[in-house]
Amino acid sequence: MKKIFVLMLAAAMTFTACKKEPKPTPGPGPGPEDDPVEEYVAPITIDGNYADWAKLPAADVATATCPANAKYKHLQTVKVYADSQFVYFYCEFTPNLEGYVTMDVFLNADNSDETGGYGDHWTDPNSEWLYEGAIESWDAGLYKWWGEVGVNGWLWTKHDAGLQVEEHSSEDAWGAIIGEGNGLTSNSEGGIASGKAEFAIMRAAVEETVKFADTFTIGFMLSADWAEAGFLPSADMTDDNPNGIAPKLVVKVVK
Ligand SMILES: [Ca+2]
Ligand SMILES: [Ca+2]
Repeated sequence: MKKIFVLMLAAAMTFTACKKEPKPTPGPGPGPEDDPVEEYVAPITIDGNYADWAKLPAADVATATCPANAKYKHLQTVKVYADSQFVYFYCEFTPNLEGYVTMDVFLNADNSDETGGYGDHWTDPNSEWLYEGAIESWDAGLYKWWGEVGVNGWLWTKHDAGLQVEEHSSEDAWGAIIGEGNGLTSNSEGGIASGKAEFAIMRAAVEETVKFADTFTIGFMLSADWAEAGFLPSADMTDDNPNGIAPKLVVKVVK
């Protein structure tokens, strides 16, 4: 459905490298207004080396793993770390998946059931935002929930009279609020072959649009040629829960 765009990692990473110099200190000693401006030190570098994840305090990392009797098993692990600047995540999935492999990230950014929907893969239909992109570049597009609050279905593109527009195209960025290839997100290369990848969502790129609460919830869906290959969090399939759905992952923003 969509073209794979050239990785625009540089845009996101330039942001992290932005350095603010402390003010010079006049007079005999620093006053409160002269405190150095705190520099943002990226806790995760999007480089395909995952050792930085092991250095994070375990309590600050939200993790979901695929249960033994999940409906789909290609997405095995997701870890999330969020701070005031970025939402970082790391995934493990089946290496060398065939087809056009995409990662969808569903966000209940405002941590409110009063906005959003999409309970198709999770028990909490409150996601108001979706980032979607090819996993190998993951310069994702941003989609808004257009359905009624709390309902299910693929209502991520603008619809008229309650009906989803039938035919989107690259002309309207496939119905995205901000289309793929605009540097909203970044990832590490080589994920398809290795089955491991790390990603970052740059909050500053959408700060007027996507409002993050101090605690938010997030869900991940891996697809190959638009067929589901895995979603996390998920639960074991049972008679009462035939699709093995679970609540989205709770993430606390590290201050
Ligand atoms: Ca890294
Ligand atoms: Ca919400």
